[in-house]
Amino acid sequence: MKRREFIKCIAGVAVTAAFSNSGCSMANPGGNSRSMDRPNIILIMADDLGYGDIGCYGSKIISTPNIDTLARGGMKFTDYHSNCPVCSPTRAALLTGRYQQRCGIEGVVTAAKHRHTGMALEEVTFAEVLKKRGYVTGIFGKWHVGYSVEFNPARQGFDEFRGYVSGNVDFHSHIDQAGFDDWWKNLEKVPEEGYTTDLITKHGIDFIERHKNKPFCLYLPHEAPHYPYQGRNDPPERLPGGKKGKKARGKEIARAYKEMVEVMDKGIGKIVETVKRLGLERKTFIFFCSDNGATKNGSNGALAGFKGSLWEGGHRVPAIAYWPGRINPDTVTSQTTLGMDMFPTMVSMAQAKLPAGLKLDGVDLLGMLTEDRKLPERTLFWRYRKERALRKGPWKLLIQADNVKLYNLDEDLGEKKDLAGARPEMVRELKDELAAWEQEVSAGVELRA
Ligand SMILES: [Ca+2]
Repeated sequence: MKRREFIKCIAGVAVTAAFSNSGCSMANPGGNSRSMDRPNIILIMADDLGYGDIGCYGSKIISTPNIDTLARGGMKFTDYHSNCPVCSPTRAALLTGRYQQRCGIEGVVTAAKHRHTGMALEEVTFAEVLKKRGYVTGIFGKWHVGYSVEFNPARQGFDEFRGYVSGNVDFHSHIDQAGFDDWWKNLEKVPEEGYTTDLITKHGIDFIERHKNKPFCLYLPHEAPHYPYQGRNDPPERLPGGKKGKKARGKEIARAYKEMVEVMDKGIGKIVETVKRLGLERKTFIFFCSDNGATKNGSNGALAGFKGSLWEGGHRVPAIAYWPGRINPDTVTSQTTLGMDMFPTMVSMAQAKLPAGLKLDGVDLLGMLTEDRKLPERTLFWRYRKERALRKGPWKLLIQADNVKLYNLDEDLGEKKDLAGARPEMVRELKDELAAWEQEVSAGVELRA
């Protein structure tokens, strides 16, 4: 069945076998309250935050005590990846639990060129599935999988939305790259005064307080540290009527970048504080990640490459899971995981059901998070512009235009020693696997961005 023909209905059919191996283990863990059975979910995603940009991943420049506290109290991922090295495709995969190629969101949905396209409404999002399961759903921050109101989060399962639909807004004036006001309240543009990061935090806290008595799913896609590089007290860069304000340059960028991450970190601290104050700490699963690697203005630690490339620095990013009483504190996992795994994981935690016929590409991480179970062996794929990458165990195949490379990431995380010449048979085998995947995910898909 073609995705376009898929009727958006959340019929009651058990979670598909593809990720049920640990999903069904989420039995009642002895609690007798309904909310213990079904945790609240808070999904926080930074924008363009690199593998070396926060304290618990080795940054000596940027101070992130609140995110570091989550890592100490929960599980830190060393091999978590965004589905793409740029924003929109990563978000499409996160929202749908499937490779973004299946919904045709393979590139950035830009304010200038893609005003009338976006992720098809027929795509099923985690918000829709959780809403059907009785969750209140909210998104505060960046959407970026559809610019026109037709593709608004309110049409994809979110009860509440405050934020912007483009790739970035001025942190103060909320004007997008194409010069339009871009600050929404559900289906309408409703301006709001304030620094973007602070507004995202404020709405997140308000949402938790208002919905503390029912299960909720809060998605907080932050703007930091994506450009424009602006701290709380910096002037707007984009002014009404297309006028230009002051733009950060040189050392100002580094100063603003640090502040942007640190303000986000403080906001995350306030979100966690709210959860604790309301007595929801053990009933709430919190996940933090980035949507792609850092640009040259940030740090990807020891990894090669930057945002936009399929070197590890483009898509291996920080991720932390926190859920006191269920996830052991101070744990580190080196299992390979992707953004698209979050959908099945949330479905499993919520004991929700998927619509009939919907098969996700992600796998349920619940058993890994709570019982340190091993994930099933799988091959993972990335495709962006002229680059392709494949991951199988420690092996990574990287194709950039006609240039084919092979790395063993266990021994060579920085991708310095190309083994393609030494292992031609493996290269052939992995290339075949990649070709089969490309054919499978792209069959009958209309490219939307
Ligand atoms: Ca991004």
